[in-house]
Amino acid sequence: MPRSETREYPLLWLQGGACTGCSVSLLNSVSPSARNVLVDEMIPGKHINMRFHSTIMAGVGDPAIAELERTRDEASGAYLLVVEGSVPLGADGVYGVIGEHNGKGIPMHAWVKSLAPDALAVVAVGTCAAFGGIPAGAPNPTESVSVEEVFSSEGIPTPLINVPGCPPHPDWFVGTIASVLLQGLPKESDLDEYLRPKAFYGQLIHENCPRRAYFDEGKFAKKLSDPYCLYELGCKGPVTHADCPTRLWNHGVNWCVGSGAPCIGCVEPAFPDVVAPVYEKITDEALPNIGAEE
Ligand code: FSX
Ligand code: SF4
Repeated sequence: MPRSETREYPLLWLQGGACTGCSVSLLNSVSPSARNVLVDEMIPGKHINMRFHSTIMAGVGDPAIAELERTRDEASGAYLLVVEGSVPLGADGVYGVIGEHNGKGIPMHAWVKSLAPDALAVVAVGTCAAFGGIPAGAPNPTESVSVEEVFSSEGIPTPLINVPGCPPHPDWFVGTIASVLLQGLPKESDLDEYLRPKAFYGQLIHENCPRRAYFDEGKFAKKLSDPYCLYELGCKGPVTHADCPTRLWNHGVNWCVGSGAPCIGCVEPAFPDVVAPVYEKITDEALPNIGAEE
């Protein structure tokens, strides 16, 4: 019997301006578990080999940092680069550094410029990496930008997939990586205008919300514990694209609206500045088609 071969996909995970919630969300994945993702074959015959992740790796210091460049040089065109968090540009990038060179921190911006061009694909995980998110919120003191902004200012042509959410659902990340392993890079038609996989971000929260009948009947919650539509308490479901109402969170336990909290629009480029304040009704201008026939 021939021995079955497992193909290794090296993966480098950088963390910039962020709260690490994206990593925590992934580590909370139940099915598949984080162990399944990181240790087992992610899909039969294919294994993610996570070579760098500041929070969970055992390695420290120069040998750990050297792994970034070693992977880039030895697996050129074959490794996945995951970026969590914004890329802070202010004060020469001092607000987000990984490792150091001659006693000086190496900015996140330099790592993205160094590692992204030779990657098979880059996944911007979380709204901070995908769109700037909370770190780039006004007045943006760290001058944070998204990965896509770095790509366009530096002319980096590597395929980019945005997996936003603050934090993203673990399935959105795992599903995106599994799809690349199974079917290769996404086609242009698989992603929306913000480079989000349509499989997860293809529908509005409002389209699938179990409280939608109350919205249509004009029955609105006056306080968070009311069972009615949360629109007047600030729900951003009508302008937010994600499958939370059908996928649910925490392995199917519940989701924001299900627990009486309005959707905060965390997967959108408009988060947090435009969709804020959380508990204020969105203006009609933000909802050009609300209630209209499709
Ligand atoms: Fe950002 Fe990740 Fe929000 Fe936090 O680190 S998407 S602040 S939940 O988790 O990047
Ligand atoms: Fe559900 Fe929010 Fe839409 Fe109301 S406004 S139906 S709570 S998504």
